[in-house]
Amino acid sequence: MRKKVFLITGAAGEIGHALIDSLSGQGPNQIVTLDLQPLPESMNSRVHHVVGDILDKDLLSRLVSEYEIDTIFHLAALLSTRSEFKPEAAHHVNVEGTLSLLQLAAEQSEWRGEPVKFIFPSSIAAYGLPDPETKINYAQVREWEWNYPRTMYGCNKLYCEHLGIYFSRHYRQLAADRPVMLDFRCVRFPGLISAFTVPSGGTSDYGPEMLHSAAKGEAYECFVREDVCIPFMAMPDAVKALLWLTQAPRDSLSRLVYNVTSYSLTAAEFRTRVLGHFPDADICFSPDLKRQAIVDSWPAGLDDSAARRDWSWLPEYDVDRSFNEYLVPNIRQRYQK
Ligand code: AKB
Repeated sequence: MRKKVFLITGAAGEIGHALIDSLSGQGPNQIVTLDLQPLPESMNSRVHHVVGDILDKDLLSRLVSEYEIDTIFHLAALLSTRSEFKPEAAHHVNVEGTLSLLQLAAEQSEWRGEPVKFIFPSSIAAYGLPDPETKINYAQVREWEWNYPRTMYGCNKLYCEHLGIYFSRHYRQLAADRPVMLDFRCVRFPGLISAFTVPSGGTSDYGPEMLHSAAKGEAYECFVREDVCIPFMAMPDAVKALLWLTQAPRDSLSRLVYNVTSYSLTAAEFRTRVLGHFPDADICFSPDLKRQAIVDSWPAGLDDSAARRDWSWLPEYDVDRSFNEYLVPNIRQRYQK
């Protein structure tokens, strides 16, 4: 008999690390992880890690022949800044990679007669606000508003949300028999901040970069204006959102794509918070107008009332708790000499 497993793609990334930590203590399912990069040694005893490419169809077939995949956390993606330098490569990984995994999940659902859960992290990059007035007027954007992304990454995320909904509701709709369809669920995340990993390739990275640089005693030039405001979330809450959405009863979900958020900060407020803990930090503002324009198109806040209502979503870390109890103590410890 094949073993029932959770499959995590992009497991070597920021969310992957935190998700492995949370999942490895839970339930009977084993964890199979897939990434182009190896995992840190300390994680290898908790998962079966495969170094490989989500676009490698032979590799995916081998995984399916060995394991019964029960739930997929599809985290692999090129983030927003990196995707702007290589838009076609981003499309390849972000869209074609997702399509391959949706096909795998669809076949597995049919084969075992039970839906495979497909958990997909989307992003505030799926939104695109046209100008500062609109950003002020739509202070808490709802899921269906302003879905006009400005970046390749945002376009990829938005389209993959639709692909997931299609595979979940309408896949092979003209076939004689209705297939057992996969169970797609998605959260749109704000900028995520981890105490244990430093992000790379994103455009919300200025927040975590400011904090990690301060803890390392390095000067930091913030690449956005002081007044720019976007929502953020501490990594434990991001993992909690993925797990709570995974566990929610299917019939309690009134939508398949949910905003989740925690707190919004301007870059200046972020700096003030960092200085409160690291008074000697050397942080200045030197906006890169092109990256700035991307962040300007992202909402200042998200309306996550649907997630709160349908699956009792509630962040545990507000801004104070985030900095005082999670980020600062762990980051200090990480860089302590
Ligand atoms: C990025 O900046 O690309 C990501 C995101 C907001 O999804 N952190």
